[in-house]
Amino acid sequence: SSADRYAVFGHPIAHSKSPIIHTLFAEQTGERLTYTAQDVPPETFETEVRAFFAGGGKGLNCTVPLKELAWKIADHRSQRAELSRAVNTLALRPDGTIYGDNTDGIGLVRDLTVNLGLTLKGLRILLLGAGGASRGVIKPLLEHGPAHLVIANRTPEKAFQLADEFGDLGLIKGCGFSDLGTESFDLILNATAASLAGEVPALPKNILQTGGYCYDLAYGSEPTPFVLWGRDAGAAVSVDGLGMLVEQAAEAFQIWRGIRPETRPVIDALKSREHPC
Ligand code: SKM
Repeated sequence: SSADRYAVFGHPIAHSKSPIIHTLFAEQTGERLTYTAQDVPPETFETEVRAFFAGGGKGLNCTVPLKELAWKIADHRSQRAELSRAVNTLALRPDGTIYGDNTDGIGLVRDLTVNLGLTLKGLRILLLGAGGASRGVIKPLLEHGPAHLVIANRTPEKAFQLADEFGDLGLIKGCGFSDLGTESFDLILNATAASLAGEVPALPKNILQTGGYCYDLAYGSEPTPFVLWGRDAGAAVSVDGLGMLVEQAAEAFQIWRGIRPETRPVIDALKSREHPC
């Protein structure tokens, strides 16, 4: 029989490292599959998803700007997909229905705690941005018992709303970027949509606790502007979301194939591709 087919849909998609990640996972686990990237604009998303599965495709990842549409197209969803109201992983079930999950939040927390070795308990965390990327990571972060979580957004109302929605889960509040400055944080996470266009919110440097951590949920082959900001602000660790990308992929791979690949060798391989010596 031929290899099972998987793909990532996004718009744009050329930058995606998902095909190489899943190809490395398949080699490592001995699973036979192909994984490609396809540029799919929102207008044709539903048609392309149906065509992919009708043509024998087994699973999809969906990235910007398709995650809310992927949520809508799913016939069943995990609890974490419901909470984030976004889906990055679709799987075709044997009965022909589509299952939707969101592996981004668990991917972030695994990268922070397992790969970077951070203890989130007791940390003062600042989350920049109140869009889809933030929504998916709030619950997994709160489950690790931070001292508190502040969500800051250019439009403060969106941050208030998000804080309100997750309010019963712990100490969480929303504010505008301009309200920041009186308090410092141990961990700053950048989940703004503007960062995809290379923009960083204007933050006071002393907002980062000396020796604190900066983490950009976006990834790129160059250090992102936020990663550079963190280094400049004296962060002990300032990294992009490559580790999160590999971890969310491992979780998707497990949903599809029932086997969990090791992430460390794949993260190392991707890093050495970026900085060949
Ligand atoms: O959630 C992930 C998605 O599964 C794949 C991806 C990519 O290929 O760049 C990025 C994230 O949105």
